[in-house]
Amino acid sequence: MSKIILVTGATSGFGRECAKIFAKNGDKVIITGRREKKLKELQNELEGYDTFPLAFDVRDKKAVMSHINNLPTAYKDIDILINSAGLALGLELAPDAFIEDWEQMIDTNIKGLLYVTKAILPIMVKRKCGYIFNLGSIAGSWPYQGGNVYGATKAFVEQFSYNLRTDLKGTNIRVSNIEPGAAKTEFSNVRFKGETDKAQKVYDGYE
Ligand code: NDP
Ligand code: 8X3
Repeated sequence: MSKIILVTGATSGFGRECAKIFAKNGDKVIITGRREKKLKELQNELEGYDTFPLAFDVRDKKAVMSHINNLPTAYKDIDILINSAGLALGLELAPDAFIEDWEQMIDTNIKGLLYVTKAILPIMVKRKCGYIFNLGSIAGSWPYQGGNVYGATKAFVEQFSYNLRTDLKGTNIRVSNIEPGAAKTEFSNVRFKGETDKAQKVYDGYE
C-alpha cells in the first residue's frame, strides 16, 4: 500500500535520495527544504511520480507548524517522517569556533528537528501508526577535533530518539536514529561555506 512520507532536507544528500526511492516505490512524498528551486528540480526529475514540494526553514517554528497543519487532504495523513535536514558549520577548535555557527547548528539540528517532529506527532498518534527516522551521526557518539557542537547536536538526536521511542510505547509509532559515517553530499561544502577545495579534501583517501 502506498504511504505518505515527509522528508526534510529533500533538496540534497540523504534526504533527496530517500525521497527518490520512496517516490519511485509508488509512495506520496512531501519534499521539503529551504531552496524552492531545488525542490522544483527534484519534482521535475520525478515527473510521473507523486511528490508535493513544500519550502520552509525548519528553524522557523511558525512556518513549520502552519505548513504541516495546512497540508492538502491528500497529503495530510503522514505515515513516515524522515528528519534529514541538518548541517555542520566550521571545523574550528572550540576556542576559535564562531558562536553564530554553533547557534545555527543547534537551531537546525536540534530545534528544527523538534519542531517538525512535534508538528507531525499528533497526526501519527491519532492514526495510531507511524515511523520517524532521525538522521543522527557517528559524530554523536565519537569525538573528533572540530566536531564540538555538531557532534553534540547529534548526541541530542540520539538521546531524543531513545526517549521519544520510550514515550511512544503502545502507540504503534516507531522511532529510529540512523547514524551514518562520512558521506559525500553537500555536507562538506556547507561545512566549509563554499570552500570547495577544503570540502573535497575531506574525502581524500576514503573508499
Ligand atoms: P546535505 O548538505 O547534502 O543536505 C542537507 C539538507 O538539509 C539539505 O536538503 C538542506 O536543504 C537541509 N537543510 C539545512 N538547513 C535547513 C534549514 N534550516 N531548513 C530546512 N532544511 C535545511 O547533507 P546530508 O544529506 O549529508 O545530511 C543530511 C543529514 O545527515 C544531516 O542531518 C547530517 O547532519 C546527517 N549526516 C550527514 C553525514 C555526511 O557525512 N554527509 C554523515 C552523518 C549524518 P536547504 O539548503 O535547501 O534548506
Ligand atoms: C557527518 C559525519 O564524521 O563528518 O555527520 O561528522 S562526520
